[in-house]
Amino acid sequence: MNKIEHLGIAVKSLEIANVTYTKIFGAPYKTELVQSEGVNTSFFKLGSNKIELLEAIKPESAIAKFIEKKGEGLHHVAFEVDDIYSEMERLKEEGFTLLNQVPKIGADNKLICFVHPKETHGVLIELCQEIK
Ligand code: CMX
Repeated sequence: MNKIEHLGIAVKSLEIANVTYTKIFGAPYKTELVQSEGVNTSFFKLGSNKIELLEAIKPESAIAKFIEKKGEGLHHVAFEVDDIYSEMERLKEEGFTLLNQVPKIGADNKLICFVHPKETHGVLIELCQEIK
């Protein structure tokens, strides 16, 4: 794993949260709808780090369930990897439960995989690899 690539924050309204975070970081550099994950997202840059805001677009979305249970807040920590396939294999061998068995296409041109938060002391970890 190389570094923290981004932090994901679950929000009720992307429109409202964009206004808040624009005051802190400046305007988002992109917004992107990810139908497969049921989310609308926006991304802010801080040097080589990023903040992703996530709003649910349907009730079955992981973000809708998260907000219902825990309220708005930090949803996941994403780590950049060079080879997501070998990192997934390595973590599986270490006994972690991967929430998807093959990498999914996520926001911001990434292949992604999540690790169950129950096995990582309550933090949802995302692996992400840039799609070349
Ligand atoms: N961080 C920490 N804990 C979390 C969590 C999160 N983001 N989401 C859920 N949990 C907790 C739940 O509160 C629950 O805890 P308790 O047992 O103490 O109540 C536990 O994890 C397991 O919950 P569950 O009922 O088994 O599962 P959920 O239906 O809540 O789903 C999860 C949780 C992580 C398996 C599911 O959200 C998932 O598969 N996530 C991966 C995909 C995803 O998050 N997509 C959205 C982001 C997409 C993007 O970044 O583009």
